[in-house]
Amino acid sequence: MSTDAVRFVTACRVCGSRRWQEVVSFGSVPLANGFVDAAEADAPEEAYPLEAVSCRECRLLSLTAVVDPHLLYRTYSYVTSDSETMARHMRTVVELCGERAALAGGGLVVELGSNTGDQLLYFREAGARVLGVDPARNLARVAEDRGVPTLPDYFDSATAREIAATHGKASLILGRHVFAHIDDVADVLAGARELLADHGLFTIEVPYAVDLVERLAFDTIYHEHLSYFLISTLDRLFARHGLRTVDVERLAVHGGSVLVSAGRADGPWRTHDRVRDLIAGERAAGYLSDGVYQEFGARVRRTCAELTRLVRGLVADGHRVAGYGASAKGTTLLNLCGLGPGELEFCTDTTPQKQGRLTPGTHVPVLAPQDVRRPPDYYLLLAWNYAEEIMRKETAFLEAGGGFIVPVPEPTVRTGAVAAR
Ligand code: DWN
Ligand code: ZN
Repeated sequence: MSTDAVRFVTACRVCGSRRWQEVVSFGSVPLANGFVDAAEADAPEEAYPLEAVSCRECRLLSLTAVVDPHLLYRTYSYVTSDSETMARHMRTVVELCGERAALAGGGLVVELGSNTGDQLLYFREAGARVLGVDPARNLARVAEDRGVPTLPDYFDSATAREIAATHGKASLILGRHVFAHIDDVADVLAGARELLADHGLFTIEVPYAVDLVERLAFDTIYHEHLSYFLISTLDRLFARHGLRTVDVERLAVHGGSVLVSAGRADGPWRTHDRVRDLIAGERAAGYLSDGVYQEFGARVRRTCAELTRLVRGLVADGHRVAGYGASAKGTTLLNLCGLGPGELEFCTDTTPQKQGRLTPGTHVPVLAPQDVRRPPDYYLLLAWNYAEEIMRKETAFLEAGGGFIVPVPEPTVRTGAVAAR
């Protein structure tokens, strides 16, 4: 591991505390989207420490190691899913944001981590002016080709000033599954406050730490996800940076997320009761003390062992097993459970950038679905957050007797006939 590629965190990025509780340590793991070209299969592969700690002061759950964002994002394999699930969700985000921020009148929407521009196209349909900001040059080019103006850079206080000067103040600054990826949140929030119009909203969608723990979604812990937020932690962070938490919605995407909006503390917005209710619920459920996190760590170890036993048992009994969806979380799952080509013949994935390559660290070949000559007996569902849509799509496979192994919260096998453990 090259040492200048990693910074080890000393103080909490939300509150500055140095009082940490160790939660899980996964050893050194390759980058979740670090797919390997077949020709490089024997070359040494970078891996970085992957461990999560809980701040005893503000209960931010975060990684101890921050990998250089240029390594992660300058060229990025992940393209926003073109699934029905995601299309429906992006329309919901426009409705929820549109209700609050005056967008139909041509208000400016700036999206952090705008990827190939899918979400912004929905906002433009709703009458907003749009601007994307994404450091992945390969994706920014695609977005531009689709007519979505995109700054190929990171959003920070400097880009915020540049945007304010060239495009004016923003009615909405949106960050879907990007804010949890950012180390210097203070600079991003300073930039957001600078760029926001008086009535503007800073709205982020992040994995919800309560869902992560309750659904045991330990595989969503990987180097891109530096922070795992409670509402109470975000509320504290916003207050430190001149913002006020305005509203929150819990959403099913990506294993359980929250859509959290904040406005300038000196602006017109007040805090909805939903915010206070969720904060109270976090305290009542024990998320502000050690026990919840201790138990989470123990459950992860048990579930990993159970999944490995299940998959290896199926293979030992002569069944063929493959992966379904070469997701980022799949990298954590396969590396942690020691599942590779000895257990999985291949992994299908609809993303062209991943096809023909090997999964990070475990080197399972990734195939386009149309290149699968003989379906396996079982698919290990590495894209479990799309389980319902995928099982609808794969009805024929299920009815022919095929099964899906759903890895979390407990490994279960779902077949066409019955859902069995
Ligand atoms: O935060 C992040 C989340 C939002 O997306 C990023 N850091 C990385 C990424 O995580 P992920 O790769 O776990 O996301 P997905 O969208 O759960 O990945 C699903 C994978 O499965 C994609 O590579 C596409 C693939 N897929 C498929 O092959 N067939 C997906 C569906 C729905 C399918 O039918
Ligand atoms: Zn803290």
